[in-house]
Amino acid sequence: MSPQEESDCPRFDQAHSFSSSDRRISALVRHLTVPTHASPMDSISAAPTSAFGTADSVFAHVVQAPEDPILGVTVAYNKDPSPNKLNLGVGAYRTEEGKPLVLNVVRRAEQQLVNDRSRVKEYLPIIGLAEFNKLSAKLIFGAESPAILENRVTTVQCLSGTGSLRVGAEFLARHYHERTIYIPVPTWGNHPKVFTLGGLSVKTYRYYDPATRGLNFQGLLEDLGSAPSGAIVLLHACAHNPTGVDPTLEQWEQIRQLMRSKGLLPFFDSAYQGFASGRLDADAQSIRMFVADGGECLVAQSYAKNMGLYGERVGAFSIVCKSADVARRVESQLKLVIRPMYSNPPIHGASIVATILRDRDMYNEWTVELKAMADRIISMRHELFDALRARGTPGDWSHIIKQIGMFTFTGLNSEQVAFMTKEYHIYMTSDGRISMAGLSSRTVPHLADAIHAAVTRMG
Ligand code: PGU
Repeated sequence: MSPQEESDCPRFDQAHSFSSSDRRISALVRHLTVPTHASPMDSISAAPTSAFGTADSVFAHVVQAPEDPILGVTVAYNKDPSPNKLNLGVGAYRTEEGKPLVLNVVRRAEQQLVNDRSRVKEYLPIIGLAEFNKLSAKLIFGAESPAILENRVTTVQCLSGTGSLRVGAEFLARHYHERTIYIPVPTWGNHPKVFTLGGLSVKTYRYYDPATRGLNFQGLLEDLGSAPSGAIVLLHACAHNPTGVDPTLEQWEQIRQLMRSKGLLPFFDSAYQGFASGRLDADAQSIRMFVADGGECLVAQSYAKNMGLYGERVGAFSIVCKSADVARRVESQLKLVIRPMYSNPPIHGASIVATILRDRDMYNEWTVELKAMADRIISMRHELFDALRARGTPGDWSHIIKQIGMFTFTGLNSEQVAFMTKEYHIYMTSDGRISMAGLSSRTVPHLADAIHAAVTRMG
């Protein structure tokens, strides 16, 4: 590889290798570099003569890939015939009856859309539905945000949170001088893959302290303090996944001061606005602190959880810039990232969101339904905590009620998780994360029995 190719190739920090992505990238680099070394004759003589007319597939060398660490949990769950099985893997809201929930306000918006015969299925612009983008920016930055009023924000509709992160990564890889992004340990398992394949180099900062089951604030400040000036920092806006541990507002303020003093670039992942506290504005506080200081930042927004639009893939990616002029040029370049990736985003989910956000009555109905989801999750925390206490399960389980958002990071190890899956048909990620939204009053005793058995027998 030439030095140029090498510098174009995304890398992981050596200390934290993510081998499957690494392999995929080196395969990609090999693939891309072959034509420069091979003459047309080489490719003819190198063609396998037995490629046609034999039983061998040209893909015979392809190895079986492992299941995704999160979505693969659902694959395993679906195969289990047990009537008592419980899926606490994926972060997806379930009702008290254990069923997926379509919000009433979403049903209403969809009905309205279907009834409107003037609606057509034309392509959206490359950056999506203009009204959706405007309303999404207002939702996350606040209606009175000076950055919006001064037209310093560019917002583009993307494919949910994941697509927003990916578009952001590719934009940064092309247009930002520092290609290193720092992500917390631990973090959502897809982050390192999205950023690496988006062209960034991933490093980590300390975040969670297993001993206290809380924030390793000192470690976080030290690691960000020694990051190179200009480095990108991925921050979970609220309801950190998987730990459920968020900085306090005072700690956010210290993080902000440190990052601004070092010129570190904040990239917020907001996948749970409204799910942490049940209040949309409160859950956007961290982001708004960074916007209020006049500095620049990036935000990936998802409507998967807070509007229950998981499979509709609705999200928005925003960049807050210093001036309207820069924001305009940035937007023109975002279009060049998106166009060859998927051309333009789908219309239906964004229309649902715009219908709800533009209408005061529907917006209010949404906030009530959102609060009900957040409250049910919080009550599940209390029920599980009480059930473990009632069983006298060894250990301090107060983190279950202290942690925030959709997940509890239980502290159970992978052997204990495997035991609970085998003996109790309870499915969760191997890091001991459980989706509290998948629990109900009916299933809490089963989970508490399983945790009790895992801790006492596999302790
Ligand atoms: N960012 C964070 C922090 C997330 O937790 C998730 C979803 C996303 C982004 C992406 O969400 P979108 O659906 O693309 O909007 N995490 C869930 C859902 C399953 C998954 O891994 O995609 C989870 O269970 O962790």
